[in-house]
Amino acid sequence: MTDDPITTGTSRRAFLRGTAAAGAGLMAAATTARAEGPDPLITDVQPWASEFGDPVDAAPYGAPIRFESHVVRRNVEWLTESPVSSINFTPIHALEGTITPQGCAFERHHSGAIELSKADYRLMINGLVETPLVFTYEDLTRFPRHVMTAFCECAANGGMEWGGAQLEGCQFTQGMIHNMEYTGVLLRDLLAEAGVKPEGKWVYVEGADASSNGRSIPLEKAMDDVMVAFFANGEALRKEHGYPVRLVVPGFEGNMWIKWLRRIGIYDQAVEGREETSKYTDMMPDGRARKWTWLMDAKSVITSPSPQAPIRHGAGPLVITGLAWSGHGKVARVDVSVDGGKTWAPARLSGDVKSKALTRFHYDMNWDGQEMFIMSRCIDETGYVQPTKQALRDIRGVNNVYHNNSIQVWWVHADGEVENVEIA
Ligand SMILES: Nc1nc2c(c(=O)[nH]1)N[C@H]1C(S)=C(S)[C@@H](COP(=O)(O)O)O[C@H]1N2
Ligand SMILES: [Mo]
Repeated sequence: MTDDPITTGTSRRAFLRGTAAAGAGLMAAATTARAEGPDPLITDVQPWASEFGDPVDAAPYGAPIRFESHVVRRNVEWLTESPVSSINFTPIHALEGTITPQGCAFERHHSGAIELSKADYRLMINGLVETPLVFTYEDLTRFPRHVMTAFCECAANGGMEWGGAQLEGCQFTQGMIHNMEYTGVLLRDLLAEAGVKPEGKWVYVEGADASSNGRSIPLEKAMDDVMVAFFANGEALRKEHGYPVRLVVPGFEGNMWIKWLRRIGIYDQAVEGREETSKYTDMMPDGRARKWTWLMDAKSVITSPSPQAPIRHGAGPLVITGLAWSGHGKVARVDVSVDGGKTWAPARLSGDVKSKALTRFHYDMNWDGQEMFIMSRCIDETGYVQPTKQALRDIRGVNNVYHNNSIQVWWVHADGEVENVEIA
């Protein structure tokens, strides 16, 4: 199951063979990367070198080149009854680094994505405050601005996998997540402007869409790092992510990240919105429920190789890569196992490790071409270790939907194809 056109059309393999031998040094010895006779991609003048390319104004706002058209959000049609109250998945198997482009970042709407202009935008703060306030979009831009990167993970991410390995691809098993660099103002600065009364303990937030998606956030969190954001990855939020203003609640489950934010109400207790929800609780096997499980525990997944990103180059040097994150802070370490969990070795954490944001890891190995069971486990700065699926089931049972942060196992076959499996 793959949708990557890398081996179709051009003779990219031949190109790699022809060039890699020269500079690869250490690696070259173990690969098949060496010249095998004349390669027209090296010896012949190609069409793209014989004529002009596109003029600068061909696309005032650019889209990915057509060769990357498979890197898109996808949904699982049987999952929800209606596409306006539904979810789709980030193609994490095909992305690198840590930032999720808005155009392929998963979407979750309870009543569809609405079109709300900056001119029509209003944000009200009321409830237990000294001065109830209404802000226009312009008003918000006059508060001190901050920049932060944070992951947003739906609490249902991995939910379909509780009972057993089900979906072929990390896009579907772990793709209800995105990670963006936001610019906006701190919620605490807006709350200070209104003046929270001493009785105020909970911050109720709701959106302008029909569902409103009303949720309550503890005041301590609201006064800590919650952002009222209007830019993501350097540009205005996209409509589907809450244009013109959304809430960013680092480390907390996605459903509290209110899009098209319209009201902030201060109360002495937690209240919920129009959309009746049990999102704050997870059912336990004995019928009791875990309450207030909004903090996202440490998790990781190998994004490549994975079912949608099989190994195409045969034995030899292999780069295993993936993502790790924790709602409790920074990722401290990621271990990788290629023998089904018998032995583990630390992966490299590439780039900056940011708190409550995605961290990229790489694990460089020499693959002998035999089948292997590969998995990753995240350890965060609190010392918490990502559990196996069985360990999680032992505690929470199988009737769960939310907060499956267990270890993902991929079965890599000798031909390079990869399958979603569980091992006992
Ligand atoms: N107003 C509003 N905010 C919302 C929702 C919604 O339906 N309406 N869905 C929530 C849920 S459940 C999630 S997981 C995140 C998803 O954000 P995204 O669509 O940017 O991925 O938005 C949250 N904020
Ligand atoms: Mo969600």
